[in-house]
Amino acid sequence: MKRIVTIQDISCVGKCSLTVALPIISAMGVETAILPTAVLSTHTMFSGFTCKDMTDQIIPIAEHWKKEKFGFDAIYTGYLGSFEQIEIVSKLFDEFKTDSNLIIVDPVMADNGKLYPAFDEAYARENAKLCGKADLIVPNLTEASFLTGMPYRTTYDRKYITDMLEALAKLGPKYVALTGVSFEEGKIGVMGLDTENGAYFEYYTEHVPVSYHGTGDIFSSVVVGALTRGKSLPEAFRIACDYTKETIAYTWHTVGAGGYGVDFEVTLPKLVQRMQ
Ligand code: PXL
Repeated sequence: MKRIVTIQDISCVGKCSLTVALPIISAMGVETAILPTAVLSTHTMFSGFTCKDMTDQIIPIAEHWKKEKFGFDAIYTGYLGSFEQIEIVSKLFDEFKTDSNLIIVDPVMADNGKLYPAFDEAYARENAKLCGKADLIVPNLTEASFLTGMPYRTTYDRKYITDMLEALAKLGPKYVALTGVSFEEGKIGVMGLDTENGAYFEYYTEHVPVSYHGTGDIFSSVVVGALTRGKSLPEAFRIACDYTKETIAYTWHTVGAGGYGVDFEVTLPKLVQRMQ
């Protein structure tokens, strides 16, 4: 059985980071080890959240794993709470990288043109360095603009997106994929670049016109699960786009807007079926 480790926070309530990565990647048939970087009462978009920082536990946990000779088919990072955590995770990549495993960095830090409350531009620059060590990065357009210094735009053409992909490739990862790309009213998806052969890939689904927290983490988790199960890069992104869209549509039709996340638990059986 394949085994990955995902390094991000536990937001106890809020359906994001580890509380979606663990169930989704496990359901896809991949053992999912976790390295919690912090325990929060909720994610940081709720006011008054509590936070217990776990930075001082990351190295001791990793050292124990090294002693036990644990290896991982993929290392997947999401929301990292501080500059220092990025530096430590970067060292972990050096420790656990092999010739055949995949490092996947979702540089979670911003959306809709703005950094999340905990972050600043210096953090974004450090995140760009971490992206340079990844095999695959999956930023949204806002994150990509903070990583590259390119302006954030809500209306754009193909050249803007291919320029953004080229700029992301210069950070150093083998594969880059931009999420939330839309060239056509009513369609949204992903456009990516394999920097080794210069090939672009893209895939779009219906755009359900509502936004829920945590869907980026769900999308990245599915990409990680599918790649670890041996799917090709374009196929992994197709599976992730379809599942995320279906889950958003289901939540929209049954619960409506608002709330705090999507009902991925209900659509999970379909994803499991698709992996068989
Ligand atoms: O879904 C991204 C995310 C993960 N973890 C925490 C967050 C956020 C986004 O706001 O605050 C703690």
